[in-house]
Amino acid sequence: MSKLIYLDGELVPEEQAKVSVFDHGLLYGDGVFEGIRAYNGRIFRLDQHIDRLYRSAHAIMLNIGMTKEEMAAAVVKTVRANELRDAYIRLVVTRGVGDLGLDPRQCPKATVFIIAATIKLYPEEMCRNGLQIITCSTRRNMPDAVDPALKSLNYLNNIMAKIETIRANAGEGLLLNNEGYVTECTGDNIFIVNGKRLITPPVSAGVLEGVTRDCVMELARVAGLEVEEGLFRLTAVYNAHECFLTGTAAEVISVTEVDGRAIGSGTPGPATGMLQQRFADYVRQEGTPVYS
Ligand code: PXG
Repeated sequence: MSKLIYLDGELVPEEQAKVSVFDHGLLYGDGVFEGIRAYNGRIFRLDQHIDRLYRSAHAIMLNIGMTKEEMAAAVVKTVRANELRDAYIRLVVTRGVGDLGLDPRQCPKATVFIIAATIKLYPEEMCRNGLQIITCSTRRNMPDAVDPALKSLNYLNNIMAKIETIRANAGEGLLLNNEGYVTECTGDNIFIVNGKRLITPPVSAGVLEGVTRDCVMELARVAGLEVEEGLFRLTAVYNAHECFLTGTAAEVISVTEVDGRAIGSGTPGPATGMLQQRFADYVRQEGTPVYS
């Protein structure tokens, strides 16, 4: 069945959902985006995703031309039009159509599109047994150049790391910053666990402030774990009791091996399992209803 795509205020069949070759999102990666999930007819943390989208847009001086409320309504409308209950939603705002120069003033109006599709999940076996990941030689973008906290259409840094990950036949690729501190994976945040203590790199290390990361930190605190944002190096990962990743696609997924080193027992640990369960329960209850 052909999908209905939201494009600049209208729902159009996917065959007609086309953007110009002069769109600066394509010519320069000049734009911002979000990846959002819906579970059981509810959009997970929609407001948080929209807030992050508008923060990213503000930082690059991109006027979206819609209020946050209008954007939220457009997302709901797109999911509903496609009759989805479980969905992966891609929300993209580009600088819009301009000429061949960089000058964003030549782009009078942002392009906004929303795709509601289904998500490609990690294979069941990886969810159960955990991921084997590698550290990539590609370093995370420096926050004082292109800040990873900005979810921009410039994802080449992540793509380069993804290519290394694929070539190594690994489940994910971990990126360090220029000082050698652990940042995040190509599409997921990272946590290490020692006893009752969870540690994840701070946003200032050069990471995206993940919506799943935030949620898992809340759930962990409720469960009586200590949660800290702090810098750490690879040695701390290799010697952690447990390690896991969080992300819209991955949810909470265990990491059982990093660069050939077994993490803890080399099998998914108890804190990770507990948080996986709490997250799964939580997403089914919480969220903006699509059908009411
Ligand atoms: N870091 C980076 C670089 C990301 O791209 C995350 C962390 C996790 O953030 P959220 O807000 O999702 O918890 C992301 C998000 C995919 C896919 O298909 C990847 C993401 C989101 C949705 C789908 O690989 N990455």
